[in-house]
Amino acid sequence: MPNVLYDALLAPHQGNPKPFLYLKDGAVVSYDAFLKLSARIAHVLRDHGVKPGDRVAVQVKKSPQALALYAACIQAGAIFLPLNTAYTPTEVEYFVGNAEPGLVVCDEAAREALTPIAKKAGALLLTLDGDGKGTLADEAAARDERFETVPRGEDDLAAFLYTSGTTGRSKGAMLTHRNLLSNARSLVEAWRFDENDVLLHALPIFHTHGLFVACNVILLAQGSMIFLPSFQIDEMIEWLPKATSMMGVPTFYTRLLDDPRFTRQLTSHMRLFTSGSAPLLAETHVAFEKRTGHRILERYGMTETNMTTSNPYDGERRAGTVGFALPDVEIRVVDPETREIVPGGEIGVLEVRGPNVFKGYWRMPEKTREEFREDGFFITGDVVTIDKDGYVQIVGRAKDLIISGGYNIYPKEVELLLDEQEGVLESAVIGVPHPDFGEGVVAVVVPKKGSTLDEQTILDGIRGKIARFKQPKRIFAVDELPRNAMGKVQKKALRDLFVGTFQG
Ligand code: MLC
Ligand code: AMP
Repeated sequence: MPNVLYDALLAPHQGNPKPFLYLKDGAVVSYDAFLKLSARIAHVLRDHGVKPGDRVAVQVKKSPQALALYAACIQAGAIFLPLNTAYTPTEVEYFVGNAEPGLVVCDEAAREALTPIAKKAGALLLTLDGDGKGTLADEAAARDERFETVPRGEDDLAAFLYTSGTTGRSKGAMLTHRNLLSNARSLVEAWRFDENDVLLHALPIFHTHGLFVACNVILLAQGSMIFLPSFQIDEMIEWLPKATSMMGVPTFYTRLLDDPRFTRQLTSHMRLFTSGSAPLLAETHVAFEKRTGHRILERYGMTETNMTTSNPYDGERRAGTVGFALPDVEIRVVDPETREIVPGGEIGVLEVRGPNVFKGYWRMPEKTREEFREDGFFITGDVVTIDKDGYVQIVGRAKDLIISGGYNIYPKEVELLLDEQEGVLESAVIGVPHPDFGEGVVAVVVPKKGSTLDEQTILDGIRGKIARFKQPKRIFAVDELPRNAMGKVQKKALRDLFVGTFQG
């Protein structure tokens, strides 16, 4: 029996000396070397008892070895579970407790904090640092560079990616081999990736965008990547001349436009710029074209669905829209109350069906049922309209979600923590326009009678409990929260009130 993802993405590169990764320090990792590295790591997994279907939880910095660990999980039939490096040990404890991995891999700096957490879950812990060193690497070095690939079918799980929910509890989205491969195939075709492509890769590899959209597409197209540890403007400017294409979140584009070195000449050789994970302002799209002559290709997706829509490669890339459904993806726009499909041009919630849509939430059958219609459509919670030419435009969110610099923040999770702080009666967390991150997190807090609000004390109280990017950048006190007749906090009114927080 074949291994669906390994056979398509990795096996064809066996023995291929072609560069796969260009690194910041000038080193190059060939496809062949990458495959050998991942095979060695696959041996380590198996030798430690990681069986097909077991989870491998990974919170490590971006490196070729970290990407090889993903490849090793595919080859060994394990389920890759990447975690944002910004998550605190308290957050990681939840994921590890929920997913029950056989193995946890973390940075040496996190070893002490995560050892008891791994132990409690019955998992082994190995380390891997940003420079590729650690106990995992040491063990891998002594292993064979060939590994007999474990068979995996289309419906077998390849990865879990945790996404938060409106209740504040994270859910493990289960992604199958078919989900990932079908989407990679669609994107290679839609965006015309081939073996001549060199993708400038500065995204993190613990999310759909940087891992599946970017890496799977390049592996399938047999291209190469300039694999930078993170987005640093000087490195982007330095490496752009060697790239053919780039994928980014909107913050990448606003930061590039803010730099006078980012010129038409610097980008004249580029084939493609894509944007996603958060709304790209139409004004950024227009300013980008004015500066470079390129029109950014905006697409739309979700952890649960991979990529769903894309602007066309050849036709008009329309600013402020996310284009059309990918060829194998069905979409419809539905009235959230009546569940009827809305007439063309009207606003409703987007629903999606296709081989790209995940299998469900790990051990949460009820949550899974709630978010799927009986006919298999997944309810995205994104509020959209489709214009007369068929372009999908995202006009809002039916879910209470903030997207900051491409990272999702669920207000409920932050509110629960703020409400525990001394002197806080209740809180509401909102996203308001932010010049760098698109949306910035603001907390509006009602102090208890007799208490006064001290912004710093509250921030100190939540530090270490949730990732830094989720923490409010400002906290304001109000006497009471605006509520509607049903008693529900009116977040829109709060957003209007604090809209100027980060402006000017
Ligand atoms: C960092 N910080 C953020 C932040 N990133 N705050 C809010 N939102 C963010 N996204 C905070 C840090 O905690 C720190 O706070 C300060 O900003 C500087 O940290 P940094 O590490 O220097 O940040 P920087 O390198 O500037 O990172 C910004 C960024 C990064 C935009 C480059 O966040 C990024 O790479 N985002 C991409 C996210 C992504 O890949 N999303 C895809 C999801 S998949 P302090 O106070 O300590 O200084 C998905 C599906 C789909 O959504 O459709 O693609
Ligand atoms: P995540 O759960 O991290 O996968 O985030 C998915 C969410 O990001 C979607 O439900 C959308 O709300 C948002 N998103 C992704 N791409 C875009 C885009 N191009 N424009 C607007 N929102 C987007």
